[in-house]
Amino acid sequence: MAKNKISLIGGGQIGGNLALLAAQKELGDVIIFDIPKAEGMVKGKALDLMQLRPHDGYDVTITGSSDYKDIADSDVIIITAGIPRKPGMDREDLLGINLGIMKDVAENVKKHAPNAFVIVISNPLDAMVYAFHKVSGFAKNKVVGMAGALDSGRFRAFIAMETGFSVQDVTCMVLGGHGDTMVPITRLATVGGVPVTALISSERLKAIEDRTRVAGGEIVKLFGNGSAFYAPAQSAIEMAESYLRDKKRVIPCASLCEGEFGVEGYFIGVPSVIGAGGVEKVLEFDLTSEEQAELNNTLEAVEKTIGETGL
Ligand code: TXD
Repeated sequence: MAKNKISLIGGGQIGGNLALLAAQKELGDVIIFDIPKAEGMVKGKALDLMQLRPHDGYDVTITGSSDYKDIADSDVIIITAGIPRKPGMDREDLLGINLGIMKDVAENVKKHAPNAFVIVISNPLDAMVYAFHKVSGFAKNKVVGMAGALDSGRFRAFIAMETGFSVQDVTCMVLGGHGDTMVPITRLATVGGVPVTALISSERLKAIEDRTRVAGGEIVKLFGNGSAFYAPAQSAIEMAESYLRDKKRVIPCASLCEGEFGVEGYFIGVPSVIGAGGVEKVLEFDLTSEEQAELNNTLEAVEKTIGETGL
């Protein structure tokens, strides 16, 4: 059986970790693609990863490239091309530069890998996934943004840190835009099925929600140059694996909503079923009036950023 092919457009901090994680899970052969001035970096990362394989025994190939022909017929494309934030920057400050990059990437992916399932990571995420969809013309089930998986993971981590219980048993979701207006659905968060509201005070839960919203900026500030990359990479690999292995995972993802949750024509973080058909379904459920108001608020932020793309 032919191996899957995963092409990473952008081989920087997240891209390098995507390659390692994809190899460790033997998801398929990996192409790490970057621009010519970064060709040495991605060829070096690929060679280093090829030399890591004997220690753990995974038989996949990892190749660095700056030639788009090498991504031909990829099954999965994961896009991190673009610049990350510096301290003091909002994700939206990246729009000008990263939009131009995303348009170029979208044209090339459309040309070389028209049947791929595309996971967009580049920020500002809600605008970048929208831009990729608009420029590439890919079907809506084949384009998804990675944000909610990361934001929900952060929320889960903070709840586990607060309670001391296993991260394995913390479930929750964060919906909406990938920005400070994101919407943690605390009402449905549980630890082993026990509502977190029975375990953590409302004051502490509010502090955890607030920290989740700004968790990306917290790391950007600590780094001083660049943003988070381990958890973002793992979050996207979770989505890629669900597609390649038809796992039907239900993951908060930036999926195109056409009426779901009252959202029309925008990519926004919603519970999404990911399987061999890509984004197979958006799972709707009744929100409280407060949650709906927060979702409407985050949608306004998304609409504003999308408006600035001119697409
Ligand atoms: O949850 C999320 N979606 C966010 C996304 C989580 C964390 C980081 N987020 C964003 O991902 C971040 O704000 C950036 O926009 C991207 C990538 O972050 P990363 O930390 O990986 O940035 P790097 O290390 O600068 O890597 C970006 C690579 C770099 O190697 C560039 O040479 C390359 O992108 N690049 C390109 N690749 C292909 N094609 C073009 N045109 C191109 N331009 C730059």
